[in-house]
Amino acid sequence: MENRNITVTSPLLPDLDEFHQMLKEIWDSKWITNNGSFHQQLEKELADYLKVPYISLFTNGTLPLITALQALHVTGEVITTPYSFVATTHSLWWNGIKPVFVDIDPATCNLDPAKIESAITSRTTAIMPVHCYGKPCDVKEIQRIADKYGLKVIYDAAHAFGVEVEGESILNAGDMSTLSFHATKVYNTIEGGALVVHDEKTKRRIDYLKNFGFRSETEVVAPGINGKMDEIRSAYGLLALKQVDESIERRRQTAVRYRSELRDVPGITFFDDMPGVRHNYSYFPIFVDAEKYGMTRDELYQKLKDDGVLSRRYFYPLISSFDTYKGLESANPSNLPVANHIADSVLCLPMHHELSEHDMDKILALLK
Ligand code: T4K
Repeated sequence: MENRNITVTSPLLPDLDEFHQMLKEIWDSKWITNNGSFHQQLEKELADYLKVPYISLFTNGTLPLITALQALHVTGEVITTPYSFVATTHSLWWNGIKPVFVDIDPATCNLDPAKIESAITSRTTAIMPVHCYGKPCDVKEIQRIADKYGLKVIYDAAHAFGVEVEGESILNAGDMSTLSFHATKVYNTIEGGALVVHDEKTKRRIDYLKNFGFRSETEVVAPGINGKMDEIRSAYGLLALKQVDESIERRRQTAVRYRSELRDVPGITFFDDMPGVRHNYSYFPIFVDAEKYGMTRDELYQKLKDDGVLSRRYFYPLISSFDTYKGLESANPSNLPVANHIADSVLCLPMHHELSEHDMDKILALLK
C-alpha cells in the first residue's frame, strides 16, 4: 500500500555537494548578505538567462511588487485582476492604493484588455496585470491603453520565469515586471524574487529602495525597505539556474502526456500551447464542467485528495471574494462573471520536474 502523497509541485533542489562547496566559500569570506559576490553574479546570470537588461534581486516575490509601485509613484486607483495570488492585490493595499478589479479573458485567465478602458477613472494611475500560469498577457493591447491614458504598467510575472514570445522575453513588457522565486515556482531560491527594469538609472534606484533607501553610508534618498537577498540563497540560485532548462523540459513532457490523455475526457478542458510562445509549464490547470464530467470540481479535488493526489484550486477563492476586498464596488461578482466561473471550475494538477510516469498513471486513472 502506497501512502506517499503526490503534491502539486516539488522544489527544484540544487546539487547538495556543489551547494556545500559554495557555502564553504561564503563561510571563508564571512560576507553573507548586502550585495555580496554571489548576489552580483546571480543578478548578471539571471539577466542573461532571462534576456532582460537589468534585474534586482529581492528576498521574495511580494516586496518587488510593493517596491515597483513606490518607485513609479503609483497612487489613487490601479486596475488589476482578481484571478491571482493575494500578494498581487496586497501590494496595492500596502501602498494605500485602491484596487479596481477587471474581469479576465477565459482564453488565458489574464486581465481582459477589452474590459480595461471602462474601468479607468480620473484617479487611475496604473495597470497591474498578471501573466497567470505563465501565459503571456496581451501586452501590446495593454500598452496601447496605458499610453492612451498615460498609465504605468507593472506586470506581476511571478509565474512567467523564462517565458518568451517570438524569442523576446515577456519580462521586457510594461514599465517593470516582478518575479517570484518561491520554493513552489519553476525556478526557486527557497524564498526570493526580483524586479526587472529597463535602464541602469532605475536599477540603481531600486537597489537603494530595497536597502532602506541608502545611496551611501550617510545618505538616504527615499523611505526604502529591507528587501535584500542574502549570499546563501544567491548561491543556491546560481546552482538552480544550471538545472532549470532540463526541469522545464521535463514539465513540458508532463504537459504533453496530460493533454494527450485528457483530450477526450468529457467535461475536462485545458490550455494548449500558444503559437510563438516559449512556455515554462509552471502549472497545469484543468477546468471542470460538472454537468459533462459528472462530478463537481470540489468533488474531484476531494476524490484526488482521498487517494493521495494533492491538486490545488489556484485561484479559488478569487481575491475579490476575500473579506478585505469584497466590499469594493469592482469586487461585485456581477462585474467579474468570467473570473468567478473559472475560480469555481479550476483545478491545478500536479506539475513538476520529478513527476514520475507511475505518479502520472495514478493521477490519470483517477481523472478518467
Ligand atoms: N504574485 C503571484 C501571481 C504569485 O503566485 C505569488 C506567489 C506572488 C505574487 C508572491 O510571491 P512570493 O512572495 O510568495 O515569492 C504558494 C506560494 O507560497 C506562493 O509563493 C505562490 N505565489 C502561491 C501560488 O502558492 P501555497 O500556500 O499554495 O503553498 P504550499 O505551502 O501549500 O505549497 C504547495 C505545495 O508545494 C505543497 O503541497 C508541497 C509543495 N512544497 C511546498 C513548499 C513550500 C514543497 O514540496 N516544498 C516546499 O518547501 O502558496
